[in-house]
Amino acid sequence: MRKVPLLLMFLSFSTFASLESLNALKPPYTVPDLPYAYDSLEVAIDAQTMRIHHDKHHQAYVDKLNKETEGKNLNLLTLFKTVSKQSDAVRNNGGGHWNHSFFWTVLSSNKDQNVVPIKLKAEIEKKFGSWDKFKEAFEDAGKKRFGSGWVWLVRNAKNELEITSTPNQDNPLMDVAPVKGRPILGADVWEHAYYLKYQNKRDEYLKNFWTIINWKQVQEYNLEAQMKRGDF
Ligand code: MN3
Repeated sequence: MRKVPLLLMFLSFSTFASLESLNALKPPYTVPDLPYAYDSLEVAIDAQTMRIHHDKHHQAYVDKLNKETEGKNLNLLTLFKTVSKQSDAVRNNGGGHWNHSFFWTVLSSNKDQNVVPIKLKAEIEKKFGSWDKFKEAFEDAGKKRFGSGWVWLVRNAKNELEITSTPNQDNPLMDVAPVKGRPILGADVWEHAYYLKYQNKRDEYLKNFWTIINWKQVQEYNLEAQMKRGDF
């Protein structure tokens, strides 16, 4: 009996510290609250953009996804693994919901969380040659994404970190993704994510993106938790 209220308490937390809980979500879906104030990321993303992005764009994905998945019993991860067999509306809005829920959690204005853990930094430097080369490769993938989409740092099936980019609201968990993996970090490069502050300068948005990353989330809840569970 005690487990039920604890589980409900956990599910009622509006942020997804754990990817497992995000992947397990089933309809009806809801937009999680931001784990910080709209204006707390001003050094990189202005409050109005955050408000419209979260309250309007994310809400719209959720509303459409609920309409499309009413009565279905698929969780998001299963939905992505079979996305080639789903409708475009499920693919776009399912991706939209997952990607944004994930995105809010990898951002933070907390200076302690903005510090890259030594272990992760070392792994990234080993994989990409240097920290600057990693940042350059990530920014490049974002700049080269034509139209709307996302740039990701994933852990791939070979247990390696890899940078990839997806169009629209696709993500690397989907069976249609050219590079599959478990997202560790992601940046939304749709114009709605940056246009009010940066207009056409996506490159400046991506440069400033590094100042608001929640590396604690990236390391502890995204990378390490997945390795412990032995995903892939
Ligand atoms: Mn967006």
